[in-house]
Amino acid sequence: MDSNSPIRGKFITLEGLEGVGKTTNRTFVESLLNEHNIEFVGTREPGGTELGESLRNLVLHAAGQMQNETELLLMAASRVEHVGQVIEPALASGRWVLCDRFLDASIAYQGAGRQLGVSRVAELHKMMGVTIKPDLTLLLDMPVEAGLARMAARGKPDRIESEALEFFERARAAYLQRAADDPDRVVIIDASRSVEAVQASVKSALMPFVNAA
Ligand code: T5A
Repeated sequence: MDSNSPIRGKFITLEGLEGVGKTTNRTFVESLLNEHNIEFVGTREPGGTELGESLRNLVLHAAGQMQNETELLLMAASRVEHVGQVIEPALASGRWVLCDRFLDASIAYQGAGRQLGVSRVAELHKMMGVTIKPDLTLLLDMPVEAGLARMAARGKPDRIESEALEFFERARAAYLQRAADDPDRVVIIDASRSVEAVQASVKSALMPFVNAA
């Protein structure tokens, strides 16, 4: 890297099942980054680009049947665009990226939930050149039923939200396995507590990165 290149930004992701409070905590992290004058891009998956948002609409709200493999390919296509158009350029320019879901979500939902296979999902992404890894992943975790109850208050579920309890139990187990396999990156946060308690944990996971910036 030449001496004039900006220091690469940090890549932070928020993960977890439905109803765990990703949006609530994304807003909180954004305010912390603003307080510390850290320039960042806040984004989400599926989505985050014009094409990605169209793919999101398709994958979450398509009428009629969809093969599990198609669902995975649409998630991966959205991610390829997102990494190429948004995430990599932002990090290279020194800005941080705060992303609501990333590859861990496909591992959990398509790999485990849809039972397409965790290693198959990982391989597909490698083949597509998606090799970037978050610096920090905040995994908001709580019992599936409690999360689904929070979500139910929000109104009509989308295609994936309408899945059976076992689907989400498999996805949760895969998320927890990701955390066990990569403890330096993935911090498990007990999301069943009050908003304030959850935010205190989010803050302590994030501050070492902020203080080092
Ligand atoms: N998907 C995504 C895949 O299958 N594969 C993939 O690769 C990817 C990237 C869209 C869907 O796509 C799937 C997963 C999803 O099914 P999404 O838009 O991230 O992904 O969907 P949601 O999980 O619905 O995400 P949200 O961020 O909209 O919802 P959250 O996480 O439920 O967050 P939030 O903050 O809206 O909280 C839900 C409710 O709980 C309350 C909030 O006020 C809100 O009402 N709440 C709390 N209540 C009590 N105590 C707390 N601590 C609370 N925190 C929040």
